[in-house]
Amino acid sequence: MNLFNPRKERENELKLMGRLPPGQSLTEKFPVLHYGPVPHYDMSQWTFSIYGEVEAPKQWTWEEFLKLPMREITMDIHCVTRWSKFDTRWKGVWLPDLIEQGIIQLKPTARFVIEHCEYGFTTNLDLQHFMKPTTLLAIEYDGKPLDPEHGYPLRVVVGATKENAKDPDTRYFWKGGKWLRALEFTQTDRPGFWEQAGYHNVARVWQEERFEGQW
Ligand SMILES: Nc1nc2c(c(=O)[nH]1)N[C@H]1C(S)=C(S)[C@@H](COP(=O)(O)O)O[C@H]1N2
Ligand SMILES: [Mo]
Repeated sequence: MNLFNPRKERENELKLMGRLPPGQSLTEKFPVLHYGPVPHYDMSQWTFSIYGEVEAPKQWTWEEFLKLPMREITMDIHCVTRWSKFDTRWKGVWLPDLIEQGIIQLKPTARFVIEHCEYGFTTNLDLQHFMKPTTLLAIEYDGKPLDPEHGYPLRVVVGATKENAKDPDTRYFWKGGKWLRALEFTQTDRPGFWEQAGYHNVARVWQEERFEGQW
């Protein structure tokens, strides 16, 4: 006998809509995944920096960061451990806004972005992906500041909009570093923490680029 299972029903709906990537299943929770401890901050000491292939390196305090232009975006997010979460609402800074408003200026040699997080954790994305409307430096989830275990005060989020759910360039959620402290722009790519541990360097969800090498 098949008892009514609202999660399974919703998952089927999403699959029919073409929003559930291969090998993924719907979660209504928000799982926590990371290596190492959750940092705790004295926000008067916190800074965020941008350096590397930029015309001038920049640093912001938390107070200054909050004055940067912010936008809201609702996205589907897909974890390599096979859960997907739909219609998640984020608020934060979008890199192209900083460029357009002259707050930062990239050198034409900038091609990759290294996210530097607390305790030396890094992850890497190509600049093109970082400039997509689905890559955000998020300070809020669902109308509230991030939970400490989800990256408070600042994390990168990557995903797909509902309208463009099947974008073949959608990346797995680990490309979103929690406890972000700096962005480094580089000429050449540099695999990050999970990428060096065998996760796929590009990590496109619809192609199931989960692992490479010795897996
Ligand atoms: N700083 C840091 N960020 C990280 C990680 C980590 O180990 N350290 N893990 C990544 C992985 S593997 C995933 S799946 C997502 C999980 O985000 P969540 O805990 O908010 O669900 O964070 C990513 N960001
Ligand atoms: Mo992950």
